[in-house]
Amino acid sequence: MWIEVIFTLLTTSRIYAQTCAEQCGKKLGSCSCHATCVSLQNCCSDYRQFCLAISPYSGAMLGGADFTFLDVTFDVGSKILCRFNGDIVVDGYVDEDGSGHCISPLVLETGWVPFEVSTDGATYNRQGAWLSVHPGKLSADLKATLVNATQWQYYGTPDVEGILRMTWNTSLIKAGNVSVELWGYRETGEPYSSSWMPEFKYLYTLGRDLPNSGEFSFTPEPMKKPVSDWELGCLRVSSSSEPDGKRDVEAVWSEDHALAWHLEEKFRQDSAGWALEKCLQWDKLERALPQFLNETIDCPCTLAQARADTGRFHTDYGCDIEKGSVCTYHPGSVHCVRAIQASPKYAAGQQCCYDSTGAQVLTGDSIGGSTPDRGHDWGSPPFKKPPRVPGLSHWIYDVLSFYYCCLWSDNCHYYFTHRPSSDCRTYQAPKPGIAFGDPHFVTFDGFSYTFNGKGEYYLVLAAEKGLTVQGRTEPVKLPNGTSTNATRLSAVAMQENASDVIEVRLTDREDHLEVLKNQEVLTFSQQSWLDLRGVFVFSPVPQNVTVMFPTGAGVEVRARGGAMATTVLLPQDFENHTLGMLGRMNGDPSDDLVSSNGEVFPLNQTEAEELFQFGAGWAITNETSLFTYDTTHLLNEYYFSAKHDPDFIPAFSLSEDPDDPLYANVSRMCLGPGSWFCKYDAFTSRSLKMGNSTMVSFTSHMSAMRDLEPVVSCGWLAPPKNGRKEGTRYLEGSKVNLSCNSGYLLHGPEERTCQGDGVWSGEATQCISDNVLGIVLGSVFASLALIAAIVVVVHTNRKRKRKAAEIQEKSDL
Ligand SMILES: *[C@@H]1O[C@H](CO)[C@@H](O)[C@H](O)[C@H]1NC(C)=O
Ligand SMILES: *[C@@H]1O[C@H](CO)[C@@H](O)[C@H](O)[C@H]1NC(C)=O
Ligand SMILES: *[C@@H]1O[C@H](CO)[C@@H](O)[C@H](O)[C@H]1NC(C)=O
Ligand SMILES: *[C@@H]1O[C@H](CO)[C@@H](O)[C@H](O)[C@H]1NC(C)=O
Ligand SMILES: *[C@@H]1O[C@H](CO)[C@@H](O)[C@H](O)[C@H]1NC(C)=O
Ligand SMILES: *[C@@H]1O[C@H](CO)[C@@H](O)[C@H](O)[C@H]1NC(C)=O
Ligand SMILES: *[C@@H]1O[C@H](CO)[C@@H](O)[C@H](O)[C@H]1NC(C)=O
Ligand SMILES: *[C@@H]1O[C@H](CO)[C@@H](O)[C@H](O)[C@H]1NC(C)=O
Ligand SMILES: *[C@@H]1O[C@H](CO)[C@@H](O)[C@H](O)[C@H]1NC(C)=O
Ligand SMILES: *[C@@H]1O[C@H](CO)[C@@H](O)[C@H](O)[C@H]1NC(C)=O
Ligand SMILES: *[C@@H]1O[C@H](CO)[C@@H](O)[C@H](O)[C@H]1NC(C)=O
Ligand SMILES: *[C@@H]1O[C@H](CO)[C@@H](O)[C@H](O)[C@H]1NC(C)=O
Ligand SMILES: [Ca+2]
Repeated sequence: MWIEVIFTLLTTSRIYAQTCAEQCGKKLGSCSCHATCVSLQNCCSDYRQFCLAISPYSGAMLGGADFTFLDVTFDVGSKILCRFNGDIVVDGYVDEDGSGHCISPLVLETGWVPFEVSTDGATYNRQGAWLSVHPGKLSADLKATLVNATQWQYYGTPDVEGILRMTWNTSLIKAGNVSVELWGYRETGEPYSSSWMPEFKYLYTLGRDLPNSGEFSFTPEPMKKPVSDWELGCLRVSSSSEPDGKRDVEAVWSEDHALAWHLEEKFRQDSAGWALEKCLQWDKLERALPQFLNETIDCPCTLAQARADTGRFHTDYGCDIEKGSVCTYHPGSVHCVRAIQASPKYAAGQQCCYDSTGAQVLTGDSIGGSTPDRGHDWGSPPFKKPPRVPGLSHWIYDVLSFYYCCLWSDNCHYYFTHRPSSDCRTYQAPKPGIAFGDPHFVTFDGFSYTFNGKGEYYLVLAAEKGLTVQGRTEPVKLPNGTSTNATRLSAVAMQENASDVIEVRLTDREDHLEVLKNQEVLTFSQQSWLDLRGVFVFSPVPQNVTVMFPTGAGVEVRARGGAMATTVLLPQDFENHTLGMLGRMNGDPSDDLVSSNGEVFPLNQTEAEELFQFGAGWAITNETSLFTYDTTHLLNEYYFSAKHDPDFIPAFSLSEDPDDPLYANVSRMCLGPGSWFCKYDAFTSRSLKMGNSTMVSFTSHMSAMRDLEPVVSCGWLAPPKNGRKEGTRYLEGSKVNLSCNSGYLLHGPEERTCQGDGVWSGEATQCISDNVLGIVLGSVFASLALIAAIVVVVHTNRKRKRKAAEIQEKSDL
């Protein structure tokens, strides 16, 4: 048996997965493959995800994807059933090649959905898992496209009419004739009670027996109640041979959208009036619902912080500076980010937007300001119920209401009352630490050193927080294949509490990273973002991988010039809780080198050899390893050997030889801070490219550290009542000018400055009616006249205030 297992491990992880499936897949529940799976700790607890490999393994949350089982054949003509999540049973089929297929079902959750397969309709004896993807994160060519989405979502408002058009890739549906159906989504019951339920339902068919031409056009008619009460939904294209509205058939879905085009006649006659009424209803509802704003994470103060804090914030796909987005919902902004995690109790979301100067755009100043969300756009575990249904709950509570109040009518102040921007006063940036090049380290507190041991080590061990990040190093090879005296990082593996184990490693293809989840290779072809168990992984290109954990810890891996750079970002609450190669994070670099037995190495007297001992002490063990050992090389050199190789003695110092042909170029390239690292790497690897990438990693880390330095914010300052404000910057040193509307006199400072202690200078500025002031300052001899005057003034003043308030509201938009 040993030989068999080792043999399995010697081949690829893929073969490993099959063997494990054979061992474990036969029965549900307890399974004894652990002992034979040697180091693969997750084998049993996670066997469901190993057993049946499928292709494609992911698709739309609303279902309809036809997937096939790999490595297994069925009798042609036999019947297959797939049961998802223990309760959704979907018909499958066997094609003429004996390949089994099932159709992914509609599930109101994202992430891995376990399924079981039955061939006799009674026993379900094979398992697998399907990855359900958020509608907004699914690759665009897997969706039906609403041509001119603006026209769809404003249809029936003044001047928006005509023919609506939708397109799709015909290869996504095998049928010759298709139907186009409208499906609606709503949430019913008492919010935040057990009766609060999602409802996703077939409404009606727009076209039947249409050729599968990839295009559908129609002129929408207003609907009647009750069907017109469905205000959110999407279109489904599926085979006409299926009955109307049948669930879980092969289909392609459009994006969720506001169903302006099918609303009742009343909307067509007076869309603004109709929308205002809805906006007011929403306003009333919001007043009654619990307050979630104080629970959401505060926004980063600057664009640089927002883009550097990648463990907690992720680019909002609607407004992305890299993609040159128009930022439709946030005019004036160039980039928005969303909080990755939903808030703990109410599952709310946060969004933060920035202008071209890098400053926050706030709803108090601009209609383009960022807004928090009652329902996090990405949903949150355990999903399935409001307000945690991915995408759809967010539409119901935060987007449809934006259409009512801001887009279909001009009453945005109602929206902003309930969704004001967060102004960053309590934001605390995370701290970054990095391992890069022939591994050099910069600790969370900023101490930098070099460690060229060969083995597997703890980069971060934060036991109280449940976070572990491990790194593997291997000898650097010269261009001719000879091993050198230095090592480089070649893989990192990590886990937080009971999350899926994520491993990122270099591959044979230059600067291509491979991501493994519990020893199984993941692909990013259909989506760049994966919702896994207790962890998110994002990889837009093979060189970049970001791993995000629920604590807000983030790990950025970059393949660069043949080496790997790994940055770990930790929120403030990890303070005092970290150990390992990246040090004890507490703001004090002097105690960063804590050995695994608690001894602190003093920085100023620690030589390279002692640093080597420090690093060696952080080697992991067979028991604590999170790595995969799926090649002979990894088994022999890492699994069966000591985790720190005592026989590998690296070059501790840098010997520069002016006669070295590389000398001149290296001296030219390696300048300024980090030059020692650059030179060391260029000379040991005999590669300018490696030296250069070390330089790039170091300088970009330094700039991330600068970006993440604390920034003082005094918070949004309201304009005085009956007055105006100039200036929309609220960080230390910013000035804001205040003035009064005509008919009012300014009391207090005309200019206020944000001070270093986070408080605005001076007293609050006020605007006082000059009528009242004149009277007070004026004579008192005609008291009767005075009383009469006051009566008049108060009356007109009230009118004026009302008028001023209206103007204020409009100009605030
Ligand atoms: C999209 O529809 C709107 C509203 O009907 C129209 O104003 C606009 O010109 C259309 N855009 C394109 C690109 O057709
Ligand atoms: C449609 O999808 C097929 C298969 O995924 C792909 O090969 C083809 O290029 C797509 N066609 C278009 C027009 O996108
Ligand atoms: C497709 O629909 C057309 C009528 O719209 C019908 O004549 C034709 O038989 C249908 N084809 C199939 C394969 O059902
Ligand atoms: C938020 O505010 C509500 C009501 O004011 C309060 O009950 C709750 O404890 C606050 N939550 C936090 C996290 O401060
Ligand atoms: C992880 O585990 C630690 C310790 O058991 C706990 O304090 C922490 O809240 C957990 N984190 C999450 C995100 O569940
Ligand atoms: C590889 O290159 C290094 C330095 O360029 C040289 O010292 C070594 O002898 C070479 N090894 C082989 C096997 O060619
Ligand atoms: C990959 O990472 C590099 C360095 O952090 C960054 O400059 C680049 O924009 C990233 N690429 C993508 C597609 O995100
Ligand atoms: C970390 O530990 C130091 C020294 O024990 C203490 O002064 C500091 O308050 C701690 N910080 C946190 C956030 O607990
Ligand atoms: C090292 O630093 C400590 C405190 O920072 C100091 O007391 C000690 O004298 C220094 N030792 C050397 C050799 O510089
Ligand atoms: C790890 O486990 C293997 C297999 O049991 C063993 O050969 C090896 O010596 C172990 N390594 C260490 C460092 O204990
Ligand atoms: C490796 O390092 C040792 C000790 O620093 C040195 O003696 C040896 O020459 C080095 N070997 C190579 C190939 O650089
Ligand atoms: C280093 O690499 C960067 C990015 O690949 C490149 O732009 C730059 O020219 C390189 N510098 C040197 C000195 O090779
Ligand atoms: Ca420290």
